Amino acid sequence: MNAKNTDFGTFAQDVMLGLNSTPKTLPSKYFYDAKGDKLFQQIMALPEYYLTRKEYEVLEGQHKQILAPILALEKPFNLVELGAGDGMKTKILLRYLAQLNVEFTYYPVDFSGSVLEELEESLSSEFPSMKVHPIQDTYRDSLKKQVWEDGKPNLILFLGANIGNFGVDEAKNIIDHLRVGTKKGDLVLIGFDLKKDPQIILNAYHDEHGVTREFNMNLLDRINRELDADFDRESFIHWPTYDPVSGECRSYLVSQKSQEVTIGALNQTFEFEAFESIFTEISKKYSLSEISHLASLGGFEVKQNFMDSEGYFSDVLWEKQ
Ligand code: AVJ
Repeated sequence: MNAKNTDFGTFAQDVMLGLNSTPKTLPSKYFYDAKGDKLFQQIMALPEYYLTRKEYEVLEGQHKQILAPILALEKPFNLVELGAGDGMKTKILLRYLAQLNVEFTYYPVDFSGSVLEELEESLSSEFPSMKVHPIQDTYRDSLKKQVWEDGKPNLILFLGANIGNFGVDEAKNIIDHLRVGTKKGDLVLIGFDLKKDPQIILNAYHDEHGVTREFNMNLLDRINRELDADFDRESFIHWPTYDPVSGECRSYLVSQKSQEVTIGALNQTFEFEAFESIFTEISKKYSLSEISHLASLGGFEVKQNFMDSEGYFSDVLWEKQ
């Protein structure tokens, strides 16, 4: 991971800010170093983690309908993807577009440089003639810069329920960036995990093999490795919660005892009371009406909600008015 913003400076700063706050918190974007990327791949294959499978089902079954509006324009277009990751799901769309032989440029945006390099490599072997323009940046900064904007219609993908990692206000702020970063007629496809049986949601973040626990703990390991700290990972409990009203699934690391942790790079020792927690991640679940509300805040009209057969997940297609 060599993204500018994960260089020593900002990671250290964010850790310092988070652990000096009350209650303590750490930003979930730091889950994704090389080890975290691998753990997330394992999470996606877990029986409890339905999100990825459900979104696959949507894209595999309905990619023709999803792409119909952009194809109906019969013009070259830009396919922008915020948080491209390994591109596995996007390739369902890319294969169909390649087969139709339509003209477009793919702009994968990701925070992780190593992820982008791997993606570029796998795309050039499967689609040697595809125009690919990787952008290493955050969602918001890329939407501010819009390096893809050349007057052609844009289809902006924001898949994988990544928007769930933002609380309500931050999600609204992302939507506002989408509002500013798109022009009339541009299309946006966003993946939302939907509210459902709370037990099913909780299980997805509390798998029986403890992979999600490892994923959460990797934050502490990473602080130990990169910032010369002495977190004793075994003294923390992985504790996910789900609130059916707000739709917020939150993950915590709970200190089982009173202890001190020293972070060498910060020259600071942090005190943990017994059972004090660190809030590490939010994965918000949405209702369809909340989603429509977000669309209107961004100046978008909902064209269609593409859902899986059980109604667990929705990729929603919006058009800028
Ligand atoms: C990649 C943000 C969609 O919130 O479900 C998986 C990350 N965290 N298990 C999610 C995650 C714990 C995931 N997203």
